[in-house]
Amino acid sequence: MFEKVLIANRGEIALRVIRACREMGIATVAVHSTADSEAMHVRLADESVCLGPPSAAQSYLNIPAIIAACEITGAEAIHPGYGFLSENAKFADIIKEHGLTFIGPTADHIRMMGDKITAKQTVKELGIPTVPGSDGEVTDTDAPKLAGEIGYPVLIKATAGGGGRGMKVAKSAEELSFALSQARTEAKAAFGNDTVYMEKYLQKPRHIEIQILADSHGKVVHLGERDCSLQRRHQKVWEEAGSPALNAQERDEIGSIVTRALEKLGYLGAGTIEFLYEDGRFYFIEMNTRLQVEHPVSEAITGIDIVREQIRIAAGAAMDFTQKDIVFEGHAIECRINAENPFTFRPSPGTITQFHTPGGLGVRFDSAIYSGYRIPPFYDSLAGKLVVHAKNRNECLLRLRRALNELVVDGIETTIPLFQKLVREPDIIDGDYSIHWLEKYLANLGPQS
Ligand code: MV4
Repeated sequence: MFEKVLIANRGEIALRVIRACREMGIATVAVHSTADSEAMHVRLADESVCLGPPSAAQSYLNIPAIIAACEITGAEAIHPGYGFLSENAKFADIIKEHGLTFIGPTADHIRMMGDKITAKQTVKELGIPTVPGSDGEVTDTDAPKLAGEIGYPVLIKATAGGGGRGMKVAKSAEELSFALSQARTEAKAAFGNDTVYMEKYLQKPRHIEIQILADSHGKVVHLGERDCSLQRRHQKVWEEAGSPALNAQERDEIGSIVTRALEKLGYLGAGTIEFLYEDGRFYFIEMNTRLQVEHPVSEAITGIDIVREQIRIAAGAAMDFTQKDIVFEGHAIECRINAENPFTFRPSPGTITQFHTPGGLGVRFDSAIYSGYRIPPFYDSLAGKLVVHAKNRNECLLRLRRALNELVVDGIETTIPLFQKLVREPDIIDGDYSIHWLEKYLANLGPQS
């Protein structure tokens, strides 16, 4: 096992990794920007190294400074958390070239899944169901005929995209050439690559993703699904496990399709296969080759420490459980507590004046904030994750209401008031929502405070 791990991240996820390391007897190195000298991850780690100025480009994305921090401290492995360098294949390559270990998949698999056309073709060949559409790249010449065959509406997506950027719907043949050129322009500006592909546009799907773990001994397991349909502008707001839309048989079916595929691929580490789910069918959209923000809901229902497994897998250890050992127990919901206006989502950095976390059975609050802490304006606005677990979904909702009432984060605006409303909405209580539900709900609320 590693003796010392460097965490190339900040905030709650840096704490999450430090905690796993400490339980495993692994020493930890925090890295930080000058804006984060007072941050909790710096205080909680055994050692810390300042990387540079506040901007992410000069600190948390500064690869030479991170490698140097490893060399100075003698850290043998790097956990990238999520965001920042977590899906940067070049970073994984450089870490390897320096004789260090990247706690994550191989650079080749990161690269493969980062290109959405390659990802889709690869998983399709491995037996994962995909959205009907172009076989790879679509040209302006082929597009009209293909769209006619697929049937409108169609969606143009950027191969370098993800998270919704460079995505355009064409509802009819008249809209096609404009959608194509808009998608290309956006993709070129955002990613420097204007290659696009075409898919049938699914009108009212849910976003359901499967968490997997794969070790270097050829074993792959799945930890069930997370329903992340409640999003705003491609930012997840509320995630739950299991999905209110799936039964045990559907879970086992898609779970075994995915684990068999990733076994064939020779995938390593934690990963998430994202699907759209509509009318009882799954359609692959993307694979994330990293630990995800919402991993705790899967941990809650399986009892598996995903970060611990990531670290053990990277060190070459075999998972000491099989699919049969994984039993899904109860229901879990995560609410993302952001430092934002709860209805406009405008960022609200500033100083936390009062902070009280909820507790009790089935309640977890992952956060790096504390009373008197000043949230800097330079990074994303996730301030905490409230994760609630109970015997079934109904009790989970009751527990979530109770926990939200205990939670106090004063001095800044947060998304807490939104969740106070959501837990009382009939559609949410019934689990009856698609990927469009939240945006429609917010639009109907109208301008607030
Ligand atoms: C789609 C889709 C409908 N049909 N693909 C958005 C981000 C990217 N990960 C994929 N996305 C979508 N792909 C087809 N063929 C609708 C979306 C989509 C979406 C997906 C998941 C969660 C929220 C979403 C919000 C808007 C659009």
